[in-house]
Amino acid sequence: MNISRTFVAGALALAAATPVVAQSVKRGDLTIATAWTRQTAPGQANGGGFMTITSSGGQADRLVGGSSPAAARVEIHTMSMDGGIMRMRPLPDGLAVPARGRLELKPGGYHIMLIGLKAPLKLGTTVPLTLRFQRGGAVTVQLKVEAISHGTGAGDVHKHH
Ligand SMILES: [Cu+2]
Repeated sequence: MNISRTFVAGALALAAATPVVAQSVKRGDLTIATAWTRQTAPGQANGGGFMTITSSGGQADRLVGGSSPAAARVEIHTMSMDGGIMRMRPLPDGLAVPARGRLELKPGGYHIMLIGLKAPLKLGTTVPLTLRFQRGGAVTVQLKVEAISHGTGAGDVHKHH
């Protein structure tokens, strides 16, 4: 499980420490920080979306879906080992955002899947993504398009240079 509880103050400090280009969106109890995706090759059908979702609310919320003008549809995926092979599968019921906790979407774990990309995702651009939360409603973030190697280093999930 990639859900971990943390103090909101810590998450806010992390968001404040990232460069201006890193997107952080606050809507109600929810803060979505460091939203990014990877550049894709021409013809590549799908792309991933990664971010940290923090809740300062006393009640749990749930990420239940999303949409993007860049893709035919948006799914919430999990990744797990299946007979030695990494497989992803959609989570039709979405993912919980714990009360005063954090939901982490990152390579190799939970992620957003942009299915049916309408054009390749270009390095240095941003991709709008609207997330749908059970309690918090719709929140639009901008995924920063990073290099293919981004986020693959050990423990390097949130480093932006
Ligand atoms: Cu996926």
